[in-house]
Amino acid sequence: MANRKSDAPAPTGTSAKTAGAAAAPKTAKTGKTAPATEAPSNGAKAGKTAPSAKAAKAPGASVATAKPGASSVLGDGIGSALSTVAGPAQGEVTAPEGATEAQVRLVRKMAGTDTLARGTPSNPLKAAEHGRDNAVHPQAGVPVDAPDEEVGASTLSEDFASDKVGDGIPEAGENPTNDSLDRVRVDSTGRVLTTNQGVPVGDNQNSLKAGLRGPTLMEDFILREKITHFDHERIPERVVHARGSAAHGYFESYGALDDLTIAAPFEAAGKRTPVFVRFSTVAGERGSADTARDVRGFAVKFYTEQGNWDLVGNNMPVFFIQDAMKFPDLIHAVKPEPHNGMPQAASAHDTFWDFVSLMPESTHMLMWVMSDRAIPRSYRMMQGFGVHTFRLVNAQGEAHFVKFHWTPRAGTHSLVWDEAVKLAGADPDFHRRDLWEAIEAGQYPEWELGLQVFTEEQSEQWSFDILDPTKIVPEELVPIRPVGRMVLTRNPDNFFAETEQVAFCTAHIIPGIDFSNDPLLAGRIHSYLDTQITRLGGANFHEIPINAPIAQVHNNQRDGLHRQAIPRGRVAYEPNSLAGGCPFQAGKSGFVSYPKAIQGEALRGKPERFAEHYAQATLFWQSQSEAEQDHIVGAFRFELTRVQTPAIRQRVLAMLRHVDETLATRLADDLGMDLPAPLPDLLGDSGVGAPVAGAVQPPEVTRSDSLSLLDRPGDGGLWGRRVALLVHEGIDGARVREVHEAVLSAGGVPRYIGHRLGDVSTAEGDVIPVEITLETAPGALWDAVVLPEETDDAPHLSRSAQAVAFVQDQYLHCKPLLVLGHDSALLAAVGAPGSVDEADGDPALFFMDPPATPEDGTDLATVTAFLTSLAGHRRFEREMDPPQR
Ligand code: HDE
Repeated sequence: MANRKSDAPAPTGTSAKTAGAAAAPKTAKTGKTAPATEAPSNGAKAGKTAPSAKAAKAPGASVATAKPGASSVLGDGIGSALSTVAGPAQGEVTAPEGATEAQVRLVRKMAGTDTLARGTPSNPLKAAEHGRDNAVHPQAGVPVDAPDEEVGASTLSEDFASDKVGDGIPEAGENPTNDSLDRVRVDSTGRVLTTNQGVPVGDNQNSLKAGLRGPTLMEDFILREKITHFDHERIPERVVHARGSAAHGYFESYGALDDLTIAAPFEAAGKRTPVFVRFSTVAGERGSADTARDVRGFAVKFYTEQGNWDLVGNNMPVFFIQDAMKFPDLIHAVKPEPHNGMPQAASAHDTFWDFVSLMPESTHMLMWVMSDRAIPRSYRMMQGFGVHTFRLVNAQGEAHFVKFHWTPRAGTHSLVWDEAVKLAGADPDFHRRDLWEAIEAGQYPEWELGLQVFTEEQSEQWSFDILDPTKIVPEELVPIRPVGRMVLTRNPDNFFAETEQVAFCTAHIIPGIDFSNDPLLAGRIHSYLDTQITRLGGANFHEIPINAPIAQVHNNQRDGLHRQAIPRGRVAYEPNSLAGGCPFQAGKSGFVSYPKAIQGEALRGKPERFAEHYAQATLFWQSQSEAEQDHIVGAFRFELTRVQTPAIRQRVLAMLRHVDETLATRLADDLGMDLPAPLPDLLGDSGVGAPVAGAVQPPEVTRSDSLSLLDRPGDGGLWGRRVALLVHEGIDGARVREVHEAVLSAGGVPRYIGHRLGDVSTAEGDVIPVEITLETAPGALWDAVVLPEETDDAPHLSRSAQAVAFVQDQYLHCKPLLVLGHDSALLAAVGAPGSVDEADGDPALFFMDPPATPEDGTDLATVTAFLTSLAGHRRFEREMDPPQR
């Protein structure tokens, strides 16, 4: 791939840096001219350029007249230089004999400015502003170097360094406003408390009063500052995706994708690009529970040297609607109903189902949302999708269409609904905690990025339109090409500063990536930028450290609320000659929009192929395992049972008849309803409704195994899955410890659970510390449980309602259970097989062989089988709640 930097035109003119090179050595790091004098005369720190040093290294021939003594005519031009009103009529300004250092510099600045402006006799880009060729191959700007770096300065006092302003001019090639987050991390270790003005606070306990029992005084600026800041701590939450969690990490490319794109992250094998990733739910408010049935946001910010690229996706590859015009309607329908503010974070209510059943294009997405995808076990165990079709553009300007896929290394795993409901109460932060804990424990979550790449010509042959975001491109038509991996390695330091203030925008793309004409995407390109202005309080949200690119920012945008950057110089427009034409446009080495052909009239409408709404919903249904189909029926049943208006239920059933008759019939049965007539088919084959012009072909693919969650079980690792080891007085300590060790070394998180904190004594006479209790960490929180052996003669836990409820959930949720022996009265108490002889046929129920003699070791083969089962997550063969038909 071409080196982008070398694509940019080399600045013309004589640069002060070049001139200075002969006079003074350059520093190794940046090539900046090092100070010529060793002892700064103004008390600046060593290494800084002192004024005198600057004067010594400066100007080349073009400003020679500015040197002291160049003219003996006192006042020759000096008045112009000393005043900010009017300048010399023409010609050179010269400094008088005996002029002070400051005067010389002013004169030199004025002369240099004139020289610089002359370097741009006319606008060099004007001639190339017209015509298609220029539009597709824009010209780069033609910058002119100032003869002296002081020419571009706002003020000649800038190099009076201080701890407040820093070292003056940033090193060439550096932009401190875009530095890493380190510059804004605050560590108060060993520091005294201060006000926001840095004033040390003497007393942080008491407000200032007139006498100990007297009134509080207005003059207590410390109290007032503290309370005022507190009063303004909240910002508006995201209008959708308010609830979320995020982490830092990197994306690592498997190899150069030169054939497809110049996008920076894909430049070379092994290249790492920093990322910040935020996962979220959509409907719930900021404090809602993590495990609600919902789509999950999967937003990735790539900090590339070509600027920030945000891939703002979801954990489902399609969406409810086809046009941005309907987004506010969709969200108003799913959010809590406006009259009573209920329900929170749930689609199980009338307005949602009313809307979607009137929008048949949502059918495909409804199948995904009613599937287990909508209740993931962990953010770490879900796929991510870019949803829309995007474009990749290579150095030759050739474009391919692309769909983005993230596949979790830990496999795709979900909760079961009963578990999700219980978790919402037991731990509303279930997903947030899981992500945080995994990263803190060094179990770095990982995904592979894959691309589906296809051409416009290919896509024109398909039965569906690739601009329609309610459609996938089946993997059978275009396989996924793995191109890199993403690893999340660091939790944020501060939730608000990073996770809350991060601003993802679909408009943030970089050279090598471009949009398609998907009408939903078009609305998003507008929406995200717009919403941040309200949410983050103005147009400068890109300067908030988490949003600031690591690429330098140089433009003529200025001012606005909370501006952080302090631009140097007086030029804030382009074209200019006073700043040598800088910053100048990059031309073809910058972002150039792909010249997609646009034709036709201005219309409000949809292409014909958008009218086919059901084929891929059917594809999804037919590609699910039996257990997954059961869950889909269960989810529709739950949601529609909570709908209060029978007509709405009926309309949903009428819609589902187009997906699959078995699905519709089962559901009608579960809801105690008769099967209604199918909804009118827009394609006209039901005989109702107006047929849409243009025949729609039958689908190319009718079953796609990759649509089942079971198709991506993961790499066999435990990935921090949580294992509860139930302990009680007199337990076989040696064995429970061995299982603990085995779980730990396989990458799981084992914890000892009992009735209350403190130690329990083992049969061997030592103790095991209870780490967490049945009350605080009920069954739904654990991926697997290890039960002590317990017979009817020696019951310990089976008499405890808490323990019974705990194990019952483990059992009903189809999780692996391991008994440290051949009998478990506790299992029997929950109605499960209570002994090794009864357990036949349950693939996730394990009984360890007790040692025949005291010397025999632990039955590690069974422990291994248990851990393998745990990596596979759960076995639906056991499923019985609600009872299967
Ligand atoms: Fe969003 N969406 N969206 N969306 N979306 C927002 O932007 C919007 C859509 C998605 O973690 C908002 O910063 C419109 C599809 C994620 O901060 C807002 C339309 C997909 C996030 C917005 C869509 C998404 C958002 C609210 C239809 C999957 C959270 C706050 C035209 C590909 C990002 C914000 C984060 C957030 C608008 C549809 C994903 C209002 C208008 C399709 C992951 O701008």
